[in-house]
Order: sequence, then C-alpha cells, then structure tokens
Amino acid sequence: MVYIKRQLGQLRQHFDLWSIAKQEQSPFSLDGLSRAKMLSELSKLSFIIFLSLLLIIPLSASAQHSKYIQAVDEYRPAPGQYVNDVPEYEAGDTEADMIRKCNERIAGLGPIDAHLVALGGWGGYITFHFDHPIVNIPGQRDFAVWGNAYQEQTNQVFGGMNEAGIVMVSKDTNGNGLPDDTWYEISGSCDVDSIGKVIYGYEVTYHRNPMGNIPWTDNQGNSGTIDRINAWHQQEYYPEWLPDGLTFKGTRLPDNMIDLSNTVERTWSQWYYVLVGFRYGYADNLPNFTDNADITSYNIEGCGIDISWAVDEQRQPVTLDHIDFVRVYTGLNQKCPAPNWWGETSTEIISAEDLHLEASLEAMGNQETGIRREGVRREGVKEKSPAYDLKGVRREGDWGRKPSILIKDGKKYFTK
Ligand SMILES: [Ca+2]
Ligand SMILES: [Ca+2]
Ligand SMILES: [Ca+2]
Repeated sequence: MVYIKRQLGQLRQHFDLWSIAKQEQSPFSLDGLSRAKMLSELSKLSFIIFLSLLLIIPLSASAQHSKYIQAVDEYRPAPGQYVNDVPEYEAGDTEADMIRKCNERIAGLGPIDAHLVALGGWGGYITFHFDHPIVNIPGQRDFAVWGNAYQEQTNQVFGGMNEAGIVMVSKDTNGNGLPDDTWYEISGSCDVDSIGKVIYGYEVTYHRNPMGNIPWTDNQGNSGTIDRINAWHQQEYYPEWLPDGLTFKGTRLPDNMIDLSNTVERTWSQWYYVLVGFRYGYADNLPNFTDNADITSYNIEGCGIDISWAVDEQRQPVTLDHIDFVRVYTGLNQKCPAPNWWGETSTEIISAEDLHLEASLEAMGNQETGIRREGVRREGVKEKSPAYDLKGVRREGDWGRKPSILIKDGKKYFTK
C-alpha cells in the first residue's frame, strides 16, 4: 500500500507538471520525456492496483458479510408463558420496539452468544433476513435455525424437549426489501412420518384475558386455553403490543408429548413429560449440538434446512435458487396436563445461520440483499448477565442442554 501511495504521489507530480504546461503553453507542449515517464508510471500503477484488487476482493467479500441473522422483520408471538418476557415488553412498546429488542438478542450472533426469542403457542412467528441471499445448493442443507431443544436425560425417547417450529422461506420477488412476497413452507419429516396426523390449513384465534388463562378457538371446532404458570412466570401472557383477536394460519404438527412420570423415581421428579423429536426439517426440534460436551459439534443434520424441501400451498415441491427471508412459527398446539409443569409448547429460537456463506456469496455474485437495515443496532446492547446452576457452575451459552434451575442476577429461573 505504501508503494501504491508513493506511485500515486509521483503520478500527481507528473499531472501537476502537465497542467502547469497546459496553462502556460498548449497541452501538446509537454515534452516527450515527461509524457513517456508519466505513461510508464500509469501502467505500473494500474498493474499494482490490479494485483492488489485480486488479493483484497476475495478476502473482503466474506469479511463484510455475516452468516448470522442481519435483522428481524416481524415478531408476532402467540400468547405464552415467555411472551412479554423474552424479549421483555415495557409499557408503551410498539411492534417496532419489540423488533428492536429481538435484534438486540439475536442479530449478528451465533447460538453461543445470542439470547432466546420466544414465539408463544401455536402459530406465533418471527421473520428475519440475512445480509445476503442464501443460495440453494442441491443436495445440501443451506441454513440452520438454532433453538433450545435437548435430549431428555433418561434416553427413553428420541429427543425430549422438542418444541418444533415450522420453517418458511421467501424470495424478495418484488424487490421492495419487505417480506410481502409468496411464502413457501419447508416440508419436514412429519409429512412422511405422520401421514394423516398433520393438519394443513389450520387456524387459531386467541383473545385477551388480562392476567388470566388465554382462551383460543381453532377452525376444527376445538377450543382451549394457554394457562398461567404463576410459579415461573408472573407477567401477562398475551402479547401486549398486538391487537386482541390474533389469528394465525398454517400447519399443525401432531402432538408429541408423552407422560413418562411412572418411569422415574418420584424423589427425582414428580412428573416426567417429554416431547418426542421429529427427524428433520424444523426449528427448536433437535439439539444444537450432537455432543453436549462439544460446542463445536453443530447438529447440521438435525437443525439444518434444505431449501429444496420447500413446498407451495398445495404441498407441491417448488424450485428456489435462493431465498431472502425466513419465518419460523410454533407448529404444535398442546399443553402439559400436569399443573405448573411445562405449560404450552412454544418454539424458541436463538440464532440462524447460513451454512455455506462463501457459496451463497459466490453464487449470488457477492450481492447484498436490498433489504433495509434499520432496526439493527448492536451498540448499546446490554451486557448479558451470566447464569449459574445450583452448584455455582457458569452456564451462560449453555441453553438447550438439560432442563435445570439456573440463577441469574440473584434470581432463580427454570430452563425447559
Ligand atoms: Ca439445498
Ligand atoms: Ca418483497
Ligand atoms: Ca424450546
């Protein structure tokens, strides 16, 4: 770079000489020697700039992009025990404030550093984008959504705390930077493993009931409630910033809760309910790591999504070369019958990741999304407090390994 600067300096001197010559006489009066020297310096400089660009461009393209979520576009959770809490609603917050709070928890962060965002009961969703389109590489999983699912401790079933969220993808076809284009659902393993048990075209409407159980009705003639679990969560469970009568539409996955209470010592646990995992194709369904003791063992197989699994409203496969937006919504409508235990099943996400950043950038010609960036404010993010287990062992970044009681800021809380 120093050499380029020096060359530029010399070239500027030659141009200065030339312009003085132009002013004093005619442009053609620059003597042949000066002109030849200047042209030689010019070609030397062009060659050096060309070489430098060759070296710099491939490095800077991926360095300027992140494989993690750039920003959240929509956050509309259904009612639930973690709603208004992760992230926290404060009086007067608008939807834009809640989106900003989601960004503070997950934008630009991997699963170790980010914080959970809760989607509440069935249908509640979040929409987000990356700083580049994610390309669909044939035969490969293209992105992963990380959550806090884990394997239950007695290993009696596959999974154990599997609150599957359905994943949707979309292209910014109209190029306006907004997620207002056609959405396609990712067809996960239930579509082949649970034929006849998945409800497509499902709808649920929730109504406010301040500080009480939240009533819902669905389009199948059923009704029920999202129940308060005051022992764990004392705040209002209906998303305070959203209107009454929220209606969500989509696919309902088959209930996956099993009562294993009779298989464990009552001294160890009064109840033992587990949520059995589905094989693939969902968020918050399988653990982020294949080996709990190894935080580099990312579970690509279990949490990765292949864009080629996308289907249209008729459940017919669609061909997408890339996607610009991802949406995740809670896919299960069930609650634990034991009082004050798990409560409703709700998807949580902690991060999402382009599994092949370099390939996405290369395939898209290093193209950035045209998607607006406002709402991404990393500065001013509160330092997170560390969490400790009851033995005093620090557990920050340890979400989703085991259900446990943790202590944070001097308060006990329960992870599920
Ligand atoms: Ca793919
Ligand atoms: Ca759009
Ligand atoms: Ca979860």
